[in-house]
Formats: sequence, C-alpha cells, structure tokens
Amino acid sequence: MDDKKVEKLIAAEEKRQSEGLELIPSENYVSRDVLNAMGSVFTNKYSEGFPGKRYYGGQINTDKVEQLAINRAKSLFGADHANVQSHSGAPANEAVYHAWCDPGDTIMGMELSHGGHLTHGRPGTISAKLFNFVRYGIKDIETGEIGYNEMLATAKKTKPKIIIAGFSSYPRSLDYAKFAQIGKEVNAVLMADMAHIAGLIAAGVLPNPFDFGFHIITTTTHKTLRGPRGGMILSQGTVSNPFQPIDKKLKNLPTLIDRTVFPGIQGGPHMHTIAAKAVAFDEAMKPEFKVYARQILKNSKKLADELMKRGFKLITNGTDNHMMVADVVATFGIDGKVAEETLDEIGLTLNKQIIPDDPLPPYKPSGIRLGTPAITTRGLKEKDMVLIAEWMHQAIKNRRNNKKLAALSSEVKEFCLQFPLPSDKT
Ligand code: DSN
Repeated sequence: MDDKKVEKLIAAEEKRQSEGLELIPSENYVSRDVLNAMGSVFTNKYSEGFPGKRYYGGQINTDKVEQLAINRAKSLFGADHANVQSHSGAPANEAVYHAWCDPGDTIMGMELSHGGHLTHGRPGTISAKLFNFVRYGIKDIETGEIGYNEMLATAKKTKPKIIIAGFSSYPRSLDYAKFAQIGKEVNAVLMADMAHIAGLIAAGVLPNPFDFGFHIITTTTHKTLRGPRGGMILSQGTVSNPFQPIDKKLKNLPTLIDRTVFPGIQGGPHMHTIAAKAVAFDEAMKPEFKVYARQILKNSKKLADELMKRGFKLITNGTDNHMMVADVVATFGIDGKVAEETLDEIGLTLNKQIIPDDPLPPYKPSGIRLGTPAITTRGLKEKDMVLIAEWMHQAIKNRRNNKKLAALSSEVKEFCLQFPLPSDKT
C-alpha cells in the first residue's frame, strides 16, 4: 500500500483483533471471501435502480450479483422479496416506517432501556420526530417476560400502524405468536427487527418470525449473519415494477419498500457490499453454519452460567440467545463504563449498556453487554467460557492492581494467538 499511515493503522487493528477477544454481541469476524468481495472493483460502480432497471449503463455484472444476493436472501429466510440495498439496519428500519406510515402515525416498539433499539423511537432520532412511538416492555425483570397484556391494551388504545418485535439488548426470546395475535387485533403490520439474531434464524436454531405471520423482517448483515457491514429488508407480498407508484396495500409491501429505499432514502447502492452479502448468504446456507449457530448458543449459555456462578447479576438471570447483560453496579458497585474500560485493558472487548429503567445515564450506565458470535467464529468452545468468566471476574475485582491486570492481559493474549482470525486462515 502506498499510504503508509493507513497501512499501519490497518495492521494495528488486525493485531488488536487477533490479540484480544471480541465479546460485543453485535460484532463478528468475516471470512476472507467476504473481505475480498468487499474490497473488489464493484466499489467503482454506480447502479441506481434495481436489477434490470438501472439509471446507468454497464450493469451486466452488477445486475447478476444483486439478483444472486436477493435470491439467496429469499431462500435463506423464506421471504417473497429481499431488498439488499439498505446501507445498514437504521436506514432499513427508516425505510419500512416510511413505506407504510405517514408522518404522525403511531408505531409500537420495545422500551429502549428494556432492550429496544435507537431506531425504535428514541427521542431525538428522525423517526421519533416524524412518528408517534408507543412502548411495550419487560413485565418481570427476573425472567425477562414481556407484558403482553399491557402491550395489547396499549395497542388497542393507540392503534399502531406497525408493531416491531426486535431488540439490541434483550437476552430472551420474544413470543412471536403473541405479537401476531396483537397485530391482528389492531390491524398492524408486523415487523421483526432481527439484526442481532439473523444468523441464528437463518441457521434454524431460533424461530423465524415469518412462520408466525410477520410481514417484514429487517436486519443488518454483519452480526450473527457474519456478512459485510450492511442492511437488508425481507418482506412477504408481490413484487412489481418499483418505478410505478403503488397503493398502500399489504400485498404491495415489497414494492412499497423498494420504492422507499430508492429513490426514497438512498441513492446508489454499494455494489461491493452487495457482492459480499451474496457471499455471506451462501456461507450461511452451508451445514457448517448451522453447527456454528448451535455453538453460539451453547457458548452463550455456558458463559452466562459461569458468570452467575461468580456472582455477576445477569438481567433476566440468563440468556436464550447469543447475548447477556450484566448489572455491574449491583454486582461490583462500579458503573458499566469502568467495567468496559477495565476489561479492555486485558483484551476483552465488550460494551457498557443501560439496563431496564436504568437510573444512570447511557454514557455511564449500570450495565455491560456481551455475547458469543465473534468468539465462536474464532473457534472457542464451552470450556473456554470458563476462562473468560474467570478473567472478567479477576480483572474487575483487581481493577486497581496494575500488576494483576498486566498478568491477565498477557494470559488473554497468549490464549488468543491459538485462534487465528478467519480472514488470516489460508
Ligand atoms: N449498534 C448495534 C448494536 O450494537 O446492537 C445496533 O445497531
């Protein structure tokens, strides 16, 4: 590379990723093939429009690669349509709201501190300025059970146009059948934001919302799905010419969504990312991916058990998916920022996290959030979860003892070097 400054930073980041353990539940390590597609000449191409209907010439290969990504996504999730152009999860959610709602309409999502995502109506976001968000949340903090009766009562009162089932920090499973019942009663479109668990759904180790009558699924492609940084919108209905205006009817959702993504919200799709999405979807169809997804869940359960054995207070007392949230104020009397920074010092990367009805602010919240998708890609198994829980406990307990932290850091580094990044494997 001619640019030595950037080359050095890429090398430093490779070293950081190799020598530490990535426990942020929304991150993962992609394969060399995904990286190669991302770094391909497709990055040079403008392709505004859709396969077979573009505003620029020279689309012989982009049309094929986008159609391949669409076909693979549809078959992976059992959808009638896939829009693979969304740049990420936030614009994917935004596109769905605008495809189906008018400004001022009501949308129902999970209470943010209970696990909902910023794009599910956090005040200050563009969507919260345009739409009226109402909430459902956890009824029993010890089990994580959602208050479905309260949710139905709110839905009947506020008549949401869309009900979102989805989260970014909820360690339990949602009851999609109950969502579907409520949606039916109030005539709402059912949207699952499965950004965190898309890979687990694709592998069949967690239920697919489409099997319960959901109309739309939005997701990012870079979390458990282990693809490039990007987004996608899957929907049920009939696909028609996206350049023709169309009525707001359920059966037209695929076309309404396509028209909202382009030209509604985005310009040219990122064809190099779409090529990498196609590669990742193919990888996710392979039998090895099912084994990977099952191992994510086994590792997560084991890590949760080992943390609880060491006294960590986990929100909902465990996990059903790939992530866990720990209340570190209740456990150690420190906030999530201090815990995050302490663990970073020994090479364990996770993130500070607000907990349900957190009395502390988001930048210094009461919790931390961690998960197993990336370390499972790296090849770690249940026995390694015991080590991670012990390192976390030791580091937090000895957070003022620099010598102990340095020793733990060396131990973590030595351990990590046995597990090369997938992109380093030949
Ligand atoms: N930032 C992602 C996460 O970490 O959950 C969600 O967008």
